[in-house]
Amino acid sequence: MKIFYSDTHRKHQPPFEVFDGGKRVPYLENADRMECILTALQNTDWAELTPPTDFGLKPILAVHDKDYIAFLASCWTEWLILDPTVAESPEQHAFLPATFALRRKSSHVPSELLGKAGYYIMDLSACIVAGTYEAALGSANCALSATEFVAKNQSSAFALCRPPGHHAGKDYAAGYCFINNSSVAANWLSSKGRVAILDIDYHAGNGTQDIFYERDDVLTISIHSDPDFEYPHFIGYADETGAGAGLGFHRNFPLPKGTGDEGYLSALDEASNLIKSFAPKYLVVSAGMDTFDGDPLGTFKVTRDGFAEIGKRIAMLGLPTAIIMEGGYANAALGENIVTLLENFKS
Ligand code: SP5
Ligand code: ZN
Repeated sequence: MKIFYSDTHRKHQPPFEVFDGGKRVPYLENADRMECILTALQNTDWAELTPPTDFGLKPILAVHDKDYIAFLASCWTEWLILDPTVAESPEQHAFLPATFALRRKSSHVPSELLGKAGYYIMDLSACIVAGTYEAALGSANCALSATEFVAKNQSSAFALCRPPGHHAGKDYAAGYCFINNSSVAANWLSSKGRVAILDIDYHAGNGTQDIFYERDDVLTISIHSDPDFEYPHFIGYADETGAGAGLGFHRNFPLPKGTGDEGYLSALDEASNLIKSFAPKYLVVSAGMDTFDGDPLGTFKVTRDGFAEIGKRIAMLGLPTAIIMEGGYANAALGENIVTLLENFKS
């Protein structure tokens, strides 16, 4: 199985993020995650690591706002000019605003850096450092390369993306995500036929939901922890089902704290039935592993056997599938969990 992966992600290593209560903690979405997954993949006899090709900005700008992408590209260097003390110890700093925009009250994008940052960044775990933009582009290229392979070969492939993508919207970064890899890939694929995106990350795929909310050619489904108690809190509820032409083409499955294999699989079966009736040509899976029992960010209790069954049921849809890495922070188990999921998609 083709695994598209680039080392460029290492350039993105924020020293901290800010948790609830203002607690500064080491950045959970760290480069070690990739090492753990790579080791597990290299221990199989079927994983074929391949560097991504560069698709340029066009497929990214087909999903994201150009001024937002320009902000990602330049904010770190602008910050160095604004605050020269950062340059004395850049590795101790992460670029974050302290003021956030309440969306849809004003469409005015402030002209100065911190105002822009509050407009384009949604929370305190989308920290930007010197190499963030380059890493985010590399990650999107992994997703696009996997997707191109899927379209050409009518078979499945895995994009080992870092940073992840599903919390990033058209014009905002959030929850470790800057460019929405799955959405960029699905939008690229959508010119070749109907696409369904199935998001199995523990957190609601708010960015993906926002991006496709008014479209009927891309079905988006997210199975996640109920936003009533979990990040991202303000989106991902069951009554959000799309708008305009997209009405009925988005579905959320919010699940309670402590959900285990059985509860998870019954939501997955419902989601699979929706995908079957939509009859897409391609499937994109936003594959977060933070539903795992023991994930430091999660409350679910999905087991390794659970991931085997999740993979089996998704593979039974019989669609050419691009599997895109999202979250998952129980590093010690992450590699085995991904291998267990992917084993179902070997051709
Ligand atoms: C891709 C992905 O999985 N992003 C998740 C970003 C989650 N950010 C959460 C911030 C709130 C942290 N609450 C910590 C509770 C620990 N028990
Ligand atoms: Zn997540």
